[in-house]
Amino acid sequence: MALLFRSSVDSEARWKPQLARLMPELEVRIWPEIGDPAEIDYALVWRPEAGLLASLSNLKLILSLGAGVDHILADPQLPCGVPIVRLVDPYMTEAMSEYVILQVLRLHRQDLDYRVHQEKGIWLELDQKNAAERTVGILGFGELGQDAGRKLKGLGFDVALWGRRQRTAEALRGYAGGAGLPVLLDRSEILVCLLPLTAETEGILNASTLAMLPKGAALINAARGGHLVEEDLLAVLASGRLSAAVLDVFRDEPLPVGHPFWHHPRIVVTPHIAAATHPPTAAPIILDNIRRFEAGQPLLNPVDPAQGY
Ligand code: NDP
Ligand code: OXD
Repeated sequence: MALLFRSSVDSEARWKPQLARLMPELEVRIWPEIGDPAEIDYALVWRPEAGLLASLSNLKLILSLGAGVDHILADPQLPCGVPIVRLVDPYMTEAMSEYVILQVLRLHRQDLDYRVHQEKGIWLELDQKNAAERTVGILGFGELGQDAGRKLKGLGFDVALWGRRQRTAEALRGYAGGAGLPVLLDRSEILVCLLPLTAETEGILNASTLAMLPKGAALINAARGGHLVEEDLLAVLASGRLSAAVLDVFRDEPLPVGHPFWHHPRIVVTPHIAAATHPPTAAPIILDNIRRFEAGQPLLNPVDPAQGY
């Protein structure tokens, strides 16, 4: 049994020992030293080169090194019929919720303003609401959205979520589809994007949707850079319609030197670290799926390529 490991951002040194310890019979081949491509059974990848997966003629299963699979589905030569699974790891889910809570509290408690005041030596008390008086909307009612929603609700925030299908989970308020989106936006003083990037969600954070938020609202995008129309964000910030944005993901990563987001006073930039893949907890989950495949059992977290997530 052979597995190809290819990540454009992660080092194999973090993965190989974990995989070898848990499944010694699995031969791990690190791109580009892959040997005979026909011998590869499994591919564990993050942003594989276009055509790489198609070159593996006996590939049985594609495993994403992340929760998102847009980096795999973007390959125009993606082999059809090879199942794809994504990574759902409670460790990452908790990390994402920590990030979302940190940023929601930062915006809720007007931390950007107090930073500026400190730099200028200004002692000024701003009006402050409690969490129960602050509406937070989460785009995405999935693994990440639900955990963050539950925890924000636990802090007292007035939370609602949005998904494709109508859902209810643990008393989280939910809106769905095209009809539900304007309702969620209209009530979200802080909007958090935790959607997968698909043909339908590409550019969803744009001039028209951002204009539906209450005046002075703030945005957190921890999903994908492709969700945001960057020029539209700059325009709504300039107009004062939006008060701030926290961005963890970008159309071009790393965010290019000189990009206007770097030094924008109302934008917080983090380098795609909201929920990094964690080999000690992720490797057992990944290998569980390989064992399931070998045993002919249902896979965990299968992806529907037609749906895009
Ligand atoms: P899930 O698949 O569990 O959830 C996706 C949610 O998005 C579902 O609720 C789904 O609706 C909803 N959705 C999908 N398409 C649409 C649409 N067209 N309209 C409305 N709702 C839609 O994904 P996760 O929560 O696990 O992850 C979400 C994303 O977070 C990942 O795809 C990835 O891009 C990003 N991410 C970012 C990280 C970072 O470090 N910055 C780390 C990990 C993930 P429904 O419930 O109806 O299916
Ligand atoms: C992911 C990510 O999709 O880290 O897991 O962005």
